[in-house]
Amino acid sequence: MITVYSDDHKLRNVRTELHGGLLVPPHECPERAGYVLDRVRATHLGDVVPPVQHGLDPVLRVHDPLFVEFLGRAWRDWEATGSKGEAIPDCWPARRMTQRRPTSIVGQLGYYAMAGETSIGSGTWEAARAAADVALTAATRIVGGDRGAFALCRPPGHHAASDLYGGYCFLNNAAIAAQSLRDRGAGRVAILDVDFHHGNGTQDIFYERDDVLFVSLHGDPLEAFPYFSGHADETGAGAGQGCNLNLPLPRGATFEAWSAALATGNDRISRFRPDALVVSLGVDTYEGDPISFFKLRSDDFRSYGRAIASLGTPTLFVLEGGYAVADIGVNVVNVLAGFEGG
Ligand code: Q9C
Ligand code: ZN
Repeated sequence: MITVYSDDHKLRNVRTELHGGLLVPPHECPERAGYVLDRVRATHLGDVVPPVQHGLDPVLRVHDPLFVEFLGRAWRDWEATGSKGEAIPDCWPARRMTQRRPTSIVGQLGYYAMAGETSIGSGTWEAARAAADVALTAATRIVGGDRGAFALCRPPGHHAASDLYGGYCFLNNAAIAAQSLRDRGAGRVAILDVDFHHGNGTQDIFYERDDVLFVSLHGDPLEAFPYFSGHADETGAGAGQGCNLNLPLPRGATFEAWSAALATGNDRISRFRPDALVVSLGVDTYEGDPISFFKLRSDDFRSYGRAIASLGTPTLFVLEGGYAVADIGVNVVNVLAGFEGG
């Protein structure tokens, strides 16, 4: 399958992540994409092509215009305050407080952030835009009849909702691609989120819709980020009732439990009869991941790639998390190779 990739991801290169009470070098770093690209090339997965610029229209099909406008100027506005560090929120619209949007950039960071670990820096917006273009360009291959395509993008996207950023995410690349597939003729699109963390942003974007099914396997939110989304009883609302399936798993889950949950998810996807499948491909389920608690081994990724292929649906893979940086290339490409029958 082809891989879509842009060097512009390197424009997101912040120095800080709020972690364990410290500002540390981010887990979601540029080296991640480098390892994946190296492995794509070393295994001859297929051609690597640059993205086509799509402009903001397909982004605005999923995201709130004022949120997009905020992302575009957040770094400049923050710099103008004279702050010494990168832009991070420190105050949120918590229970019983107003949800009115402040005019101050500091207030707006809290208004739009769903988590506080994710710093905004100088090239964050440009990299996020490029990542959306990577996903959209890979989606074009699916529209054109390819059986599989890989969007090698960062920053990741699945924690970003219509008007929320955080969890290392700004624009929801998978959701933008799924909506674009709908807009380009797919009647029903399924999204399978195999990242360790619940895809709260993707769930939220499609929660009331019956044309996009969301299925997610993830660490139980009682114990894992994003904590406030991802329980099994979140099943969709309105027309979307029954079109959201959360499969939370406990600490220490091995491939045995994980693949049983995948079989449940695959079964739901089959019954939905999607015209296209988008996989939010995070490999932070790996046993060596520094911030997660599942126990998948590198061979397991190949095995579940085959299971995804068995759905027989044209499939767009969109890179999400995975922070065992030196192993991310092997794990991601194992999924893709398994999908291709390897
Ligand atoms: N300080 C994705 O995998 N929590 N995002 C940080 C360590 C946020 C993960 C915990 C984890 C977000 C796309
Ligand atoms: Zn994750």
